[in-house]
Amino acid sequence: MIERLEELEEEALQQVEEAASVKELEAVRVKYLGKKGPITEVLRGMGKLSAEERPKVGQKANEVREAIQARLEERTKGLEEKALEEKLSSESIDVTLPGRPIKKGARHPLTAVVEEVEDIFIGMGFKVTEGPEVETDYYNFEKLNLPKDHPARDMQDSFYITPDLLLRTQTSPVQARTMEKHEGKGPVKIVCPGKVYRRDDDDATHSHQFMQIEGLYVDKDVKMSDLKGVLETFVKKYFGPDRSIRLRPSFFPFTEPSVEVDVSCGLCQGQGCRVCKHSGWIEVLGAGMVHPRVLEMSGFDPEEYSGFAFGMGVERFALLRYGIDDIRHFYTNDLRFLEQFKRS
Ligand code: 2NL
Repeated sequence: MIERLEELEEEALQQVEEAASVKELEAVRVKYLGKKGPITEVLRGMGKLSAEERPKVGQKANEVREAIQARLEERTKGLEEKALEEKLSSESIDVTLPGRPIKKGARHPLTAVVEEVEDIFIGMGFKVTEGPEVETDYYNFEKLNLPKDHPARDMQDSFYITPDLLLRTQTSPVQARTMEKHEGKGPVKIVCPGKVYRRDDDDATHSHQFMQIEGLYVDKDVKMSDLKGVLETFVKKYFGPDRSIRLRPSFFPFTEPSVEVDVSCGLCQGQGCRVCKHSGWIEVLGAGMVHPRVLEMSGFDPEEYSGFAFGMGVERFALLRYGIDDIRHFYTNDLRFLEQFKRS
């Protein structure tokens, strides 16, 4: 039996050496040291031995088991370390390799203009306020002194969703909603940027979807001179300190008096050229003193409060800033156009 055990030891140790993985080692362990293995078998048969032989065989069996066990553990540890090393070296990162460049996008030119205009007005104490693009007829028209029979409310000119819901044609409803929230107490000093919609055939200067920024300042003693000062400051900040403004009388249903605001041409310094159509002036804004009825409808007492408002088309400001000749470039998403606005 001793001999049989020695044979088993040699056989098992050889298989331990030959095993190429932790899994194979485990199989060897089960085969030789498991409950159904040959060593257990030998121990079971010890009952038939003499009292003299029994402890010797028992001791030998334990020695063999321990020897196999020890070698198994050594080999398992070795194989595990080797596997870990291989994993680490195959997964290692060469930190000296140059990085892969990250594809950079660009701000849309209209977004850039909106943000720049916002910043200028924030600098004069205005807050930026936004609101829904789907509006009720009431907020889009009625509250702005455009009564039911007003020609601007023609179904042909706006995108109506239901008889009472439409895509807003201006951002003024945001201002009406904000005034209402103030419950008759000033000041309200906001700029409202956003997309607006009008039913128009798209061409170089028209788009059925475009962007507007409107401004509103309502408080006690707001005067026309305040409007002029704010707009002059804005124009000089946006176009440059050498530019000036001029106001011409105009008409909007929501302001009285109303004005059209021109900026002096930057290309010809007022001499007349292609950009200003030989007038020396470029029209950039509409504005006026908020109509008393508009103040009243949004909860402000026109005897106590007054205000000015203005509106500008963002595309026009972007066309002038970047020297672009067709508004459709802003909406066709041609990357060759958009990539030119990347900041380095
Ligand atoms: C233009 C002209 C304008 C306003 C917008 C306004 C808003 C309220 C009350 C009074 Cl809540 N007015 N907005 C006033 C004058 C002109 O826009 O040419 N926009 C592109």
